[in-house]
Amino acid sequence: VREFIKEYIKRNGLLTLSVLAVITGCVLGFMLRGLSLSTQAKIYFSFPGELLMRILKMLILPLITSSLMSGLSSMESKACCKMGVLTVTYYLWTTFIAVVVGIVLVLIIKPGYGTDMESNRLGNGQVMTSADALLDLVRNMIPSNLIEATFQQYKTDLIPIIKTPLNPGTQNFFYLMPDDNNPKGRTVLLELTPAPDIEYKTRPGSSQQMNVLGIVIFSATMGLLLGKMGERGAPLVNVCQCINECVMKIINAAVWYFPFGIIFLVAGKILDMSDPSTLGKKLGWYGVTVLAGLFVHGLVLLPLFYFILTGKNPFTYIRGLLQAMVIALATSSSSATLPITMKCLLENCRVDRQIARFVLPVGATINMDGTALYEAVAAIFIAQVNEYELDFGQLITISITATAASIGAAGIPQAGLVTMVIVLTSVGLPPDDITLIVAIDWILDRFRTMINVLGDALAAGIIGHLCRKDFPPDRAANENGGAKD
Ligand code: DAS
Repeated sequence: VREFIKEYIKRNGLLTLSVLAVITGCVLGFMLRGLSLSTQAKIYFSFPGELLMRILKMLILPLITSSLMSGLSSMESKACCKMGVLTVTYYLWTTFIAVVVGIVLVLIIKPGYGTDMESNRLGNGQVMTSADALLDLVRNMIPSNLIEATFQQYKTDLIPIIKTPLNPGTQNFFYLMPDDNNPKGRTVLLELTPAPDIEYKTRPGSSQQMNVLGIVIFSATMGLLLGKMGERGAPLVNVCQCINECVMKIINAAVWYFPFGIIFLVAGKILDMSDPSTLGKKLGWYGVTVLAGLFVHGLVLLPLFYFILTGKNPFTYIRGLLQAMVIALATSSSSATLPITMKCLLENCRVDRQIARFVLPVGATINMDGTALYEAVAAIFIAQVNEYELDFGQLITISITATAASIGAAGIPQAGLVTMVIVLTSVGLPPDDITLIVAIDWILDRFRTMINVLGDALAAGIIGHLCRKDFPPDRAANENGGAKD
């Protein structure tokens, strides 16, 4: 019995503790809601959860840069090119399929029809066009100042401000604001406030994720160049490999704090959420549509693709990812989950280190199947609430802009809500109708983040299998201490 318990704790101890922590956090959060804690008390209570998020965020940058530079620099260029093309093609294809799944489901379920929700059929005021937003998406992929982009990591810019003259004479703003910029220290999703006298620059999606994408592009380019430099590049490659090893050791040490942080992170979010009873009764059907789409895509289609492309049991592979999926559920941040996803891939799923080091960081920045599906569903739901019939051309526009918007979405909480402005404006919908779906976005975000992480991790298994001839197991095994395909 002692041996069994030891083995169980070794293999499943952290996962069990994390699942229990999410459940405890939910129970604690709902219990404390009745006490109507003060804002200050909520901030103190959520502090251990905030520490968890900061530990994870702290590891993202060194992990991404060291993984990509050390991984790509030690690859043969032919193998690297094949892996790169396969990875990006796979990501774009699965994201587009996720959007199609969402569109089909929302057109079948029709959650927005006959809704009792008052839509904001206010003038659209001055909003940026989707063309501006798409340009912004691309523009931010190449940060003009890499150091600033690196250190701006989480100083997320003010995200879209939509000017909506709520009542003539007093120009009110409706804007979204992330934690860091909010004096109260909490996520303020919506705030209507007398017009500040400064002119904000509306730049949707100009969030740290865009800069991380720039860092991914820079690190991948550096890795490829270092590979070509041969011996001359070796010192920097060794430095990157050492940093990568150190980051993985820090992760192994930090993970035992996670269950404790998860309790307060989840409970703190529940303390903050709006009263469930105030939700429009149709909002529930909207949530069901999103969750059904995420289930179909994440737990049916993606495993099916994995089985077809590798011939292996996808659920054995997914079993090894459960820890990362629980962290994604708790943090609703795929970027923050990246260190744990990397650990699961290398230790549980035995994915080749070279593959994991490239596919994961790229996936965490550009591959968000859950977000793409959600944005397509939300846009069509808002159209239904507005009794606005979308034609086939507009559905195609939504599928393209939802795919593009998910590429630009940040790997931070509720980022998909932000880039959705692009999707809404692309078909002439009032962007401030985002207010219709904000109330339950905090919980849908957790599930779509889970599917984002799952999609990246399954991709690593598929790409690793398809490129296995380029990374022979013996070399992989030697390098990774036993990792196979
Ligand atoms: N929370 C985002 C992520 O981390 C997803 C989203 O907001 O849509 O992947």
